[in-house]
Amino acid sequence: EPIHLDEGAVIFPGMALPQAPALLDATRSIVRQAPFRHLVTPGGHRMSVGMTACGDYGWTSDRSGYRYTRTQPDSAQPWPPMPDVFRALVLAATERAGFDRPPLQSGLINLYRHGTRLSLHQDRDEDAPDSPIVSVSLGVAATFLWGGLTREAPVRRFRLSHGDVVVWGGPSRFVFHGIAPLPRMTHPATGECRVNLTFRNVMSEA
Ligand code: MD3
Ligand code: FE
Repeated sequence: EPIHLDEGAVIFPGMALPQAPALLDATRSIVRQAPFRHLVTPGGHRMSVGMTACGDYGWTSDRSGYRYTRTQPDSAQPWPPMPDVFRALVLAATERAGFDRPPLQSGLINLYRHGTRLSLHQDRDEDAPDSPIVSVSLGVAATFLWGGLTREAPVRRFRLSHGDVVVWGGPSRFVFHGIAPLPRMTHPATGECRVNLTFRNVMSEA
């Protein structure tokens, strides 16, 4: 039932379906403490994805660059703690994929609506190359763009649906990837939205 995309990259279709309501409840609680923001890239572009975070570190971007912070830039409050329902799912998925160190230092929450996209990029702001990334898709299905280790490599497309969990490690950790503009659709669990939870380690030692 797992789908192997490439060495180190595996999709567990529907793995998070049983926990989806609890994952969305926990997300709503995080958003009350740390609202979604549209970050600005170093190049001055406002990202169409709404972002917030939980756990020890949150990813942030502004004109001076991309970085991880221990507090929310707008409020100076710490990021909300990683909910137990997130933690348990990341542990189970990491183990199922055969990796050693679960990525529990940072939980990024991405919000997509009609037209929201994430252009092709690598995740390179972490200093933990041996830890995999775990992602959980909730709500409206998206087209995931899966490239290669250079920007020029051919891009494959596949669908990430409600409840799908993906573990990206080993040689797949630095593959170029993105999300095509979200179609105008609704899902019973989230309405017009897609929510993506992405878990990472930021530092090699905790
Ligand atoms: C493959 N998010 O936040 S999650 C991101 O659906 C990001 O919101 C997308 O790319 C989203 O950086 C994709 C899946 C994902 C996350 C990180 C990866 C796939 C990855 C890192 C390396 C390879
Ligand atoms: Fe990414």
